[in-house]
Formats: sequence, C-alpha cells, structure tokens
Amino acid sequence: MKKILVVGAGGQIGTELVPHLQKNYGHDNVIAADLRPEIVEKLSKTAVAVPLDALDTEAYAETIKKYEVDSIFNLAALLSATGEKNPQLAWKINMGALLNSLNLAKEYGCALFTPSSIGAFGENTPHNKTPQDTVMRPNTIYGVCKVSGELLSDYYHTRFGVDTRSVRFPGIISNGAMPGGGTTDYAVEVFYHAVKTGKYTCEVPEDTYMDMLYMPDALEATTQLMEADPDKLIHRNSFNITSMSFTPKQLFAKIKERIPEFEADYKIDPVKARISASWPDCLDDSCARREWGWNPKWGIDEMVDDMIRACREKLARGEY
Ligand code: AKB
Repeated sequence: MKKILVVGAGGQIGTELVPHLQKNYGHDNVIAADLRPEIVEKLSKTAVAVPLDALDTEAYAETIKKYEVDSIFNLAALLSATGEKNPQLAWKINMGALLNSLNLAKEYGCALFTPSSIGAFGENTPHNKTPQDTVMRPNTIYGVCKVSGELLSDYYHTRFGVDTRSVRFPGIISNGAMPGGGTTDYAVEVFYHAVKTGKYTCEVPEDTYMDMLYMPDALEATTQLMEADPDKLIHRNSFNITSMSFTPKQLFAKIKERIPEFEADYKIDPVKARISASWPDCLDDSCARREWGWNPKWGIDEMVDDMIRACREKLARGEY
C-alpha cells in the first residue's frame, strides 16, 4: 500500500484508522474522505482530507486519479439498528458505496478493504464457535448487504482479479468517535455513562453473548490482512475475527469491580433484542489465525481498564 484512500473516514473506525495508517505509511500517503463538510473540516487538521460522497461515481473516480490511490478502505455504511429503520436507504448506501468501490478498484487497479460483520450471520447459523464457512441467512438489511458484499467482493476477485479482502468485525469497542446505530453500541456507551453518571440503561438483553474487539486489535487486523501474502489466503471475503465474547451483565460486572457505585438497568429495544439474538455467541477465528497470522492482544480486563482510563481523561478535558 502506497497511497491509501479511506472512505467514510469520520466514523468510528475511520477516525482511528486514519492515524494508524499515517503512522505506518506516512502522513501524506493517507487521504481521509467523508461526506459531511464539518467532519472534513475536522479531519483536515490532522490529515489530507477531502469531501466525498461514495455514491458519486465521478467524484470518487476523480479522487482516486488525483491522489494516485492504490488502496481503498471503504467504510461507508449504515449499521444494523439504523438499517432496520430505513432498509431502502441502508441498501442504497451500503451496496452503492461497495459497488462503486469495486468498479473503481477494478478500473484503477486498487486493492480494496470493505469490512463485513458478525451481522452477516443469522438465526440458523451455529451460534457457538461459528465456523468460517457456514449458513449465512441474516434477517436484517444490514446482514443482507454484508452477505451480498462478501459474495460480490469474492466475485470481483475471481472474475476480474481485484485484490479484495475483508474481515467480519464483531462489535468494536473504542474511545475515539462514538459508533452510531449499531446493536453492539451498548458496549461503548456504557463506559461514557459509567464514568460520568455511574448509571446506564441498556437496550440489549442482559444474557445475550456477542463477540467484541478492542479498537487497537481492529486496526491491526485491517493492516495485517491487507499486507498478508496473497498466496497464503484461501479465504478473502470475509474472515471471522474476534478477541472476546461477553454478555451485557458480564461486562457491567467488570465495570462495577472498578467503579463500585456503577448501576445498570435495562429497557429492551425489541429490534436490538431480535438482532442480537440472531448473531453468533462466539466465532471460530482459526482461519484468520492460520492464513494471515491474526493474533489479538486485548482481552476484556485490559480493555475495561483502558476504556475507563480514556473516558475519565475525556471527561476531565470537558469533551463530553
Ligand atoms: C452493529 O452492531 O451493527 C455493528 C456490527 C457488529 O457490525 N457494530
């Protein structure tokens, strides 16, 4: 990777992926693109930033040409819970951004990373140690887009030779930008609330297991996979990865060990309850470990310590 374009750079992943890529590949070799002018303005303080609507094929092509881009990270997407509020819009954005990325990657010879998700699985997928290759019949529009995206990305690789690669992200826990509209968002929000008010109301049922990943491991996964030897990749779109799996109740107990006054209660959102129940409890990520050396560093205890520290610092700086 020499010249990298991050599309959707102002979201939860992009906000931290841009500095991670800058560190590895050089400040001027990373172009941060986002649709929202106020976000582009913010990004421009620390990165080469450009306004870009991923659905605007011409503007997308111009950006690739202007900056001589050879690798694209396509992060533009609506998440699972938001997608259920407006399925047509979710299909339009998620598939539109992907199709443009695939066609332009093909035309300009770029490598392409597009995240998939645990949302690609559904109710009749085995929930325990979910295999790499298994039943994928999701019941959300987000999941339908993810499965379609995986198939299309593999198709563009085998049919046109496009270097497409992807991981199935679990919930990503981070302290940069907030996630928005996801089913796993509770595992981020709770830290901000626990540190500020000592209280949190959770919309996901207390005993629902879901896989999670701390952001530093998610960043490492993206660069590690994109740098992996193509001859070793049996799979491409998309690899199961995980580093921890827990329920809301278990996470809140860990927080309470560190903030004894913390109290959580529940006001279940039926959409999030349905989605979270249909997703795996814990993934089998052995293919990623074998094929490109996936080896996460962060477990639940280290992650909880670090999130509390970071949220306390943000609060002290008056950032929320
Ligand atoms: C969501 O909850 O929608 C996302 C995901 C797991 O893909 N965080």
